[in-house]
Amino acid sequence: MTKNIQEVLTDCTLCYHSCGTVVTVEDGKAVEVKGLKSHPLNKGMLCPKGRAALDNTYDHDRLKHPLKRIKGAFERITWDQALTEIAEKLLKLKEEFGPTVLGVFSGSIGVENLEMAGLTHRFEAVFGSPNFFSVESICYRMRIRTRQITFGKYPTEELDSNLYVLWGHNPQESDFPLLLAMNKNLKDGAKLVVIDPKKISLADRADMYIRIRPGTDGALALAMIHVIVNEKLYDIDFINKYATGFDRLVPHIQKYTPEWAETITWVPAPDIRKLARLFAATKGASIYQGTCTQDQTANGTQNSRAFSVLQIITGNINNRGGWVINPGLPLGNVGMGVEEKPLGADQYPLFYEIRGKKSHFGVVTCVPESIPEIIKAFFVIGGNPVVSMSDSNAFREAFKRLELLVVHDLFMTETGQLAHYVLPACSHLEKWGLAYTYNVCHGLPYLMLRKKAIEPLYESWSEWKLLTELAKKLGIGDQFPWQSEEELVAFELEPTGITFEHLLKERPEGTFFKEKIYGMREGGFPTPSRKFEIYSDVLEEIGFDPLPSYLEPQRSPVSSPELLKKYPLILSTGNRNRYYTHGQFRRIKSLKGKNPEPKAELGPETAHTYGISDGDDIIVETNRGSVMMKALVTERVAEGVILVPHGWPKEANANLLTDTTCREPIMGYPEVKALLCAMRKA
Ligand SMILES: Nc1nc2c(c(=O)[nH]1)N[C@H]1C(S)=C(S)[C@@H](COP(=O)(O)OP(=O)(O)OC[C@H]3O[C@@H](n4cnc5c(=O)[nH]c(N)nc54)[C@H](O)[C@@H]3O)O[C@H]1N2
Ligand SMILES: Nc1nc2c(c(=O)[nH]1)N[C@H]1C(S)=C(S)[C@@H](COP(=O)(O)OP(=O)(O)OC[C@H]3O[C@@H](n4cnc5c(=O)[nH]c(N)nc54)[C@H](O)[C@@H]3O)O[C@H]1N2
Ligand code: SF4
Ligand SMILES: [Mo]
Repeated sequence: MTKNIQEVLTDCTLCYHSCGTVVTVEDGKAVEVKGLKSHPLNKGMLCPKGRAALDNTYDHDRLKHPLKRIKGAFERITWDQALTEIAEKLLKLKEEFGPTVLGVFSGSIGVENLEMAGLTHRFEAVFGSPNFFSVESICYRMRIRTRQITFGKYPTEELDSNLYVLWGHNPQESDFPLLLAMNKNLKDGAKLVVIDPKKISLADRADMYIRIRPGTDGALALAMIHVIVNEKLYDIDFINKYATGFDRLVPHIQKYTPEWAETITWVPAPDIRKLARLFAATKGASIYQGTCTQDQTANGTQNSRAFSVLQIITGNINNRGGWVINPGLPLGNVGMGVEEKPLGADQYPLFYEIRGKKSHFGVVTCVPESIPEIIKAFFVIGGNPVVSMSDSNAFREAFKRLELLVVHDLFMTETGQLAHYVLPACSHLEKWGLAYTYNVCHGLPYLMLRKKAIEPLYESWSEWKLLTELAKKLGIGDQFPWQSEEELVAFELEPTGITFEHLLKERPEGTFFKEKIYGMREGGFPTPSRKFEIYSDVLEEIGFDPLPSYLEPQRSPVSSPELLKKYPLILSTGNRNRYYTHGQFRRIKSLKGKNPEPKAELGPETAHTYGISDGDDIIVETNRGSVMMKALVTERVAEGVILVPHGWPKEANANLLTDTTCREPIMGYPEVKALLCAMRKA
C-alpha cells in the first residue's frame, strides 16, 4: 500500500522565535522536521531544540489523559469528570468570595502562542477576575512599557545592524535568528561590543569586550551618556527635531562621570570613553538589550530608559540598523480585560497603565502573598511557575494553600505535582494557530499559519477546546463563540485583510504583512509632546526620576555590607542554554546528552579561594535557600561572580535562591541577575 506523505509548512514553538519548519507527515505521523528555507528568520536552519521537536511531541512521558490528585496520588479520570468538578468548585468559590478568587497564569509559551494567551486572558475576564498573569511580569514587558513611555510606540533592535552592542544578551544560546544574521553581518564588517560579566564566545570576535559587575549596567549607560553629551558627540539636528528634554538631561548627567561609573561597574573609565565614542560614531548602531537580563535587576526600568536615551541622542531611531518602530498589525482581539485592577496594579502602576492606556496583566511576584486571602483558585496553562518564578519555595507553599490548582501541560511538571487536576495539552503540531513573528524577533513583520500537522495524541486537548468546554460548564459558553480552532484563527486574522484560506493555500510559507518604513514620519509620535521624551512626565507623576538614574541592586557589596559577610559572592541566575528552553526538554536524550548537568560557572581565582576545582559538586546558598550544581571553572567569568542556570529540577532549581520580595521598584520585577550568595564544596 502506498503511504500518504505530506509536507506541512509550519513554525517551531520550542521557544518564542517561531522559526519556519517543514514537517513530513507519513500516514498521520510526523516523521521528520527540517528548517524552512524561505522563512526570513531561520532561512532553512534549525537550532538543536528545533531539530528535536518530534522527540518532544512523541515523548513517552506525554500526559495521556486527565488526572486527579486523590490522597496524594494521581488517578485517571475522564475529561467530562474533570471539567464538571473544576466548574463546580469554581462556581462555589465565586459565589462565596467573588470572581477575583481566580488567578490564571500562562508561561513563556503563551507569549508566542496568541491563542493560548488570548483565550486564557478571555477566560479569566469572562469569569470576572482581573488576575491574569503571564511571564511578562518578569520578562520583556518592562522594556516594551519603558520604550512606549519614551517613544509612544515600541521600537525594536533589528536583525541587521552596523554595530551590535550585546548588552547582557547571548544570541549563541538564546537568539538563534539573531546569531544567523550576526554571523553574516560580522563577516561583512559590522562591529560588535559585548557587555557581560562573562566573556561569551561571541566576545572573541568583538571590537570591545566590557566586563561588568552584574546589576550595574545603568551606571555604565549613564556614564556613556555623560561622555557623549560633554564631548558633543550627539546628533543635535535629530535631537532638536524629534526629542524633548535634552536641555534637562545635560545638567542631570554631569555627576555620572566615567570615573564614578568605574568604581560601581568595574569597567575602567578609559574603556567607557572609548565605548561611548564608538557608539556615537556609528550610524545604524543598536543596543541589543538582554531579553530579560536588565528587566530582572533593581534598576531595570531606568536601564531601559538610559538605553533609549542613548539611541535617541545618537540619532539611531528608525534608521537601518538602529531601533525601528515597526508597522502595527491589528489582530482580532481574543483577550479581554475587566474594569477592576489586577494584583500589583496599585503598587506598580506603570506596568498596568500608561497615559490611560491599560494593559491587563497582574504582577506575578505578588501572587504568593495573595494566596489564600485574595486568590484561592489558580490555573496554569503552559507554564511551570514552581520552577520558573522567583522564590520557588514561596510559590510552592502558596500553591499548597490553594483550594483549586489546575495545570494544563504536555508533561507532568513540579507545578503539576501540586495540582488538584492535571490536564493533557496538545503540542504545537496538534493544533491550529497564528505564528506572529514580531516584537521579540527583531521586528520582522511576518505572519504564518501554525498548522495542525497531526491529530492530537492520546486524550490531549488544545487550549481552545479546554477553555471552550469549561466555559460551557460554567454557563459562559456564549463568550467562546468559535466553533473550531480554524474559526478562531480566522477571527484573529479578520482585521488584517489576510484570510485563513490565503495563508493556507497561497502562502503556506508565510508572508510579510507590511513593509518596514525607515526614516522619521510627519506629524510626530504618539506622546503628549509628539516627540521622543528624554524627560518623562509619566515617571515623574508616579514619583520616579523623570531622567535616567541609577539604583544599586538591593543585595550587593555596596548596598548590603552586612549580608556580604555571610554571602560574599555576586550571583546572577538564568543564563540561557541552547539545548533547553527554561525547564523543558531535559527528557530528550539528544539534548540532555549535550548538557547533562546543571553547571554553576565561576572564575579560577574564585574557585581557588573556596578550594573548588572544575567538575566538583558545589552548594550555592543565599538567604532564601540553596542549590547543588557542578562547578564549571572558567576564565570567561568575572572573579567574584557566580552564574547559575535556571530551569533545572528539584535541588538544582535556581529559583530556590531567588526572592519574590526583592523587586525592581517601578514595575515589580524580581531581581534575579544580581544577588549575593555563598558557595562551598558539597
Ligand atoms: N535556548 C534558549 N533560548 C531562549 C530561552 C531558553 O530558555 N533557552 N529563553 C527565552 C526567553 S523567555 C528569554 S527572556 C530570553 C533571555 O535572553 P537574555 O535575557 O538575553 O539571556 P541570555 O541570552 O542568556 O544572555 C544573558 C547574558 O547576560 C549576562 N549577564 C548576567 N547578568 C548580567 C548583568 O547584570 N549585566 C549584564 N550586562 N549581563 C549580565 C550573562 O552572562 C549572559 O551572557 O531567551 C529566550 N531564548
Ligand atoms: N532564576 C531565573 N528564573 C527565571 C529566569 C531567569 O533568567 N532566572 N527567566 C525567566 C523567564 S525570562 C521566563 S520567560 C520564565 C519562563 O517560565 P515558564 O514559561 O513557566 O517556563 P517553562 O519551563 O518554559 O514552562 C512552559 C511549560 O509549558 C508547557 N507547554 C509547552 N507547550 C505547550 C502548549 O502548547 N500548551 C500547554 N498547555 N503547555 C505547553 C511545557 O511542557 C512547560 O512545562 O522563566 C523565568 N525564570
Ligand atoms: S530558535 Fe530553535 S527552538 Fe526556537 S523557534 Fe527556532 S528552531 Fe525552534
Ligand atoms: Mo522570558
